[in-house]
Amino acid sequence: MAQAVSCPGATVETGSKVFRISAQLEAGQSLEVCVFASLYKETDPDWADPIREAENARNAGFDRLLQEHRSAWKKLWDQVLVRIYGDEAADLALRYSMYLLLISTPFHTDKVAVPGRGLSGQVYKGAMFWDTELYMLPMYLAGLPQTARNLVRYRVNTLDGARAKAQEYGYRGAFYPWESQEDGRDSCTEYNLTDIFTGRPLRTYFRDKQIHISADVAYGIWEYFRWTGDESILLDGGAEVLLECARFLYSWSYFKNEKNRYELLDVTGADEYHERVNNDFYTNYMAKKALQAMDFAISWLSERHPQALEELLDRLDFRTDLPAILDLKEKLYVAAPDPDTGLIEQYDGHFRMEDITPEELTRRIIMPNEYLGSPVGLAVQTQVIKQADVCLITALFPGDFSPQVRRANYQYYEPRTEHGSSLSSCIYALSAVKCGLPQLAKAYFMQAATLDLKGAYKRFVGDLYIGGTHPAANGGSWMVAVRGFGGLSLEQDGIHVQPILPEDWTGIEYPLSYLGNRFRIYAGKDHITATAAPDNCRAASLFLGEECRQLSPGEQVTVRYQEVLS
Ligand code: IFM
Repeated sequence: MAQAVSCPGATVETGSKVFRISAQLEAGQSLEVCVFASLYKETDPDWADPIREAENARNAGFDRLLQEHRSAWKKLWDQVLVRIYGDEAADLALRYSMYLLLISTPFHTDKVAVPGRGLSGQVYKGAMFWDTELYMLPMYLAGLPQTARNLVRYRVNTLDGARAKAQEYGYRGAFYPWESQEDGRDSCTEYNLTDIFTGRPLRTYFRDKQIHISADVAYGIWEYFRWTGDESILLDGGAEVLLECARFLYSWSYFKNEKNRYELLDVTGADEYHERVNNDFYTNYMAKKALQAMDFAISWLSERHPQALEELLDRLDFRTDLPAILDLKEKLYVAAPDPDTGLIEQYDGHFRMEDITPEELTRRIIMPNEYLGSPVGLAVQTQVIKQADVCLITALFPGDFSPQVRRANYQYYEPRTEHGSSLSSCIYALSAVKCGLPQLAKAYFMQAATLDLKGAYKRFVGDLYIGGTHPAANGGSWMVAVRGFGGLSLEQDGIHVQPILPEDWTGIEYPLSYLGNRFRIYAGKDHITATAAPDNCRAASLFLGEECRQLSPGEQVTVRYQEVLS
């Protein structure tokens, strides 16, 4: 980092740490001081000498830099802007939320991703979480696919760290860090909370047991590939990550003979209040997705790049593992909805826990900020959960569940959620949209989108300050707006737009990037308009409401539709 100062009319003495500025001023006379700072990291691909860059900035001058800054932001907003019509507060909240996410984005490099607390908040030591793949990636995929690629590439670059972590715990393959650093090490500590009653460190298992992180990483790579069609991600290390994550899941799994199925035991799912459980729904479901992604990638490579596949299988010595991993893909246990109630049990035995509301639980709290999760927190023996686990899956993959199952699980889990994580409200918003409940969804959406604007979040757990901005909630709000209300989804047959708007919204407009083509979508109460960018490389089909329409480069198409509340 370096600074340069400009201060016309004064003498500036430059030291290595301080500047001394001396000037004679008449009463009422003002002095303009401009400080130009430059900041580079040694891993930045565009690294330049910071001192020279700060001096270059000073020579360019404030006005020119301001102009460049404005045009850079304009270019960025032109690619990503989402507009909500009919609800100014929602429009502003989403814009601010996106702004926070954008200023935390390392556009220029694939050596880091977006940290869990953005540019602020010390608690996570600048570390990157599953938040990136599950909550943020969708925004980048729609407007900034090159940035999405960088974020996904960060996981390719840190594969060795994930391999080392798997080895450390006695497994094979890639066990990605819970709190990932630049070099792929896990900075999550084993005792990362303090017992507020005794002052003693608490052993938590975020680092050891949230194995879903490897499935999430695989899912992120696969999502990138599905939306962009950029097979170079597979060839440049992405396929290797998919194989190594699958190998890790296999290495963790346990084959239960009498049930003829594999299980994932002793894990912590998305709901962090219940640690070390068996067959957490989110974990098993995502593991299955990751294994399917590996299988698809192998088929894709074997058809199009057989030599690259052969080389990869040999290099990873994967041929002996492959049949067993494919068997795991087929026989991995994923809890089915109860045929009578439609309910999915979050993990083995969850429904046997004490069934109380978060309000009742809160009344049992003795000390403010006491930790509700493991090992002895108040929520552990109850059905109160921290954040969505089953509903995260039904919200992300609504097409895999009947409307009755989606609704039954929303109605069961939502009142039992304490929302102890900033990742919670956006998912209940998305879940509510997917249950055809746009008004309920709107309330949760506003909570998520205004989280940082209002500063209305949990600040302490025990004596640990956990404040800062919340990129996952920022990206999650985008997901609710575009993938929820705006109805954007990528199905097996292609892109679908099937909006469900809250009563007061008259429309929503958003960018879409798909297989290298760009579009803007406007979804109103009774019509959808899609506009293809003039420089698209070819015509593309989109499902707008119930109609499949072809759009040539530069073409605009409008269809009338009827909202279907599932
Ligand atoms: O990744 C999340 C986790 O799910 C809940 N606690 C905070 C983490 C970082 O945002």
